Amino acid sequence: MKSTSLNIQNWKKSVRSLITIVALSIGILPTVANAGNENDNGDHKEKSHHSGPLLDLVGDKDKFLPGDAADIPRRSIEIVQALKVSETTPVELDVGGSDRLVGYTHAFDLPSGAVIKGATLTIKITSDDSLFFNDVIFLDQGVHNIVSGNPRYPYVALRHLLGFEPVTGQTYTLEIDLSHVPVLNACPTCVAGGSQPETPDAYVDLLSDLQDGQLNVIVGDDSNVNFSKLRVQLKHH
Ligand SMILES: [Ca+2]
Ligand SMILES: [Ca+2]
Ligand SMILES: [Ca+2]
Ligand SMILES: [Ca+2]
Repeated sequence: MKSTSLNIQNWKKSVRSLITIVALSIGILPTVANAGNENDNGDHKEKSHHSGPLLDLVGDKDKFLPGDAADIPRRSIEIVQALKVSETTPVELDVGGSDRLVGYTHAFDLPSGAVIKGATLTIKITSDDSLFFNDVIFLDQGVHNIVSGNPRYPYVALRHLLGFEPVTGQTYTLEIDLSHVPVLNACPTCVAGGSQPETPDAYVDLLSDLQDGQLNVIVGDDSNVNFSKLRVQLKHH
């Protein structure tokens, strides 16, 4: 599976370079590509030029309006499996409700040999459910552990990103510095409908999760996700 998608990526890259060479030689492309801007609305890759960060947007930046094509996110095989075993009905973006998960996959073309200097995951979120306050986010490892039947740790509690428990009906823009992520590795005091612990167990560097060009994300279980944006900053020589 992996090699197939790799081949497709390589093929796409070759076609793209060929188009660029042809376009440049007949003078229809500007020398500086108009890419990497953040105005795009849609579930496709926001391309960056060589000196800017790599950007990937999932969903659309609207007012939580459901039913758009962009509200159906990209989902890796592992995300699909995790949603299947989680015994809740997954929903698309911009969809309210309770006791269900929003799962999606960020993907980007990491140039070979590139070294990641930093990355930020930005998620705009709200909820109409009274149990929004204890919602959490699973990233690569947590998603993997859901699939393999292990306890669902680690995860990130929204309250640790905000500094307070999220309030039903409010909208938040969460910023996660992926080099310094607050995680819970266990929750002995957690009960259904209860709060997450006041402080995280650890702060961890998850930048290596991005080396495969993908980041799996599951938000739950009462959150309505407007959009999610991954920004990856590369080291330059
Ligand atoms: Ca929408
Ligand atoms: Ca909840
Ligand atoms: Ca990954
Ligand atoms: Ca949206």
